[in-house]
This record gives sequence, structure tokens and C-alpha cells, in this order.
Amino acid sequence: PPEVLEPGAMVLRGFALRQAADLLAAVQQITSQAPFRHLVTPGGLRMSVAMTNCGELGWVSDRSGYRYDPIDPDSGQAWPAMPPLFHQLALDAAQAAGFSGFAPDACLVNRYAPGTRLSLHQDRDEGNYAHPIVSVSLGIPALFLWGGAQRADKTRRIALLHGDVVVWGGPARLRFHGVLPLPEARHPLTSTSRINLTFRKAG
Ligand code: MD5
Ligand code: FE
Repeated sequence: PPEVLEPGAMVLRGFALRQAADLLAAVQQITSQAPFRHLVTPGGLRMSVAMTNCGELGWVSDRSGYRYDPIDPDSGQAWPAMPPLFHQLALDAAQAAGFSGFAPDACLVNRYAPGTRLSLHQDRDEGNYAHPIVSVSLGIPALFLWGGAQRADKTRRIALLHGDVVVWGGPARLRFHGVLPLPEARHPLTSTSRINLTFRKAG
């Protein structure tokens, strides 16, 4: 049964387990075209999470700011297409959480190595906050930080394991959130990494 964190935010434990190996094979295919890279924040800091994208739009950051871009700035080419398996999984997970007809045009692929963290932030670069965000966790488990509407609000820690899917929508869409430093561990499919796929309708 879906675990409701609060209205609009649901954890679907193991929802992507069956497809996990195929998802990771597709990530390898994507990164052969658009390799993982460490983006720089507008403030000039190198992000510890390594990122790439697939789909019509990709999330990028540089000294000029954050944006969704149809072109990979490293290659000058379009991002790799979103595999049908990714699109279907995001659609099915959103549906299971009560959001029908989710049509993501962007999939951010995040790679966490041991010690990598994602500091508390909101996702505010998308055009329409009425669309949910679907997040798929693969590989090493992470502790996710789930906060409130204000940066200073109290946070909860939620363990996200291989195959877990979270849907963030409605009133939960703009919560502050982050990821604690990834522990040293081994996973048969990802070695020492955690991979997170984040599906959005950005355009
Ligand atoms: C991750 N990634 O585990 C997370 C999964 C990111 C990011 O945060 O921005 O790449 S997505 C978690 C998320 C997304 C949108 C809203 C909320 C959480 N939320 O309201 O808590 O790599
Ligand atoms: Fe985020």
C-alpha cells in the first residue's frame, strides 16, 4: 500500500523493482551519449551530485542560473530521448498516487557516490507546479530529508531504497528537501552508487 507522507506525497515501496535492471541498462545507454557531469551553481560551487538528463528538456545549472534546456551544453546536441520504459514507469507511478495523465518531458538522472549529498532546496524551475514530480531510487539506499514550506522548518528522514518510487504533488510539491551524505556500501547493480531518476513536466 502506498505510504502517504502528507497529502500529495506518496512513497511506492518497490514500485520499480521489477524494471530496475532495465532502467540501469538504459541509464548506461544515456550516459554514453550524455556523460554524467558536475554542474556549477550560480554561486560558483561545484555540485557533488553528478548529473545528466534524457527527454525533450534537461535541467542544467551554470554561473548564469538554473534552467531547463533542450540542448546538452557539453555536446551542443539534444539530450538522449526518454526511453519508453522510463515514460511508462513515471506515468504508472503518478497514476498509482492519484495523478492521471502525467506526461514528463524531462528526466534528470542524479548519481551519488559515497559522501555525496544534496543540500536542502525546493524544485522551482518548472513552468507549472500543478504537475507532480516522480522520483525513482536505484542502488545504495539513501536518507532523504523532507522538510516544510520554509527552509527552517523541521525535517523528517525517510529511507529510500532500491526500487522505491516517490510521487510529490499537490501541496507537497514545493517542500524543502535534500539527501544526506551517501554511506559507503555495495549494491550488485550499481556498485557503490545511488542513481535517482527524477521525472518532470518542465515545459
Ligand atoms: C534525489 N532529487 O533523491 C532527489 C529526488 C533533485 C532532487 O531533489 O532536485 O534533483 S526528487 C525529490 C523531490 C522533488 C520534488 C519535490 C520534492 C522532492 N519535495 O517536495 O519534497 O536525487
Ligand atoms: Fe529537488
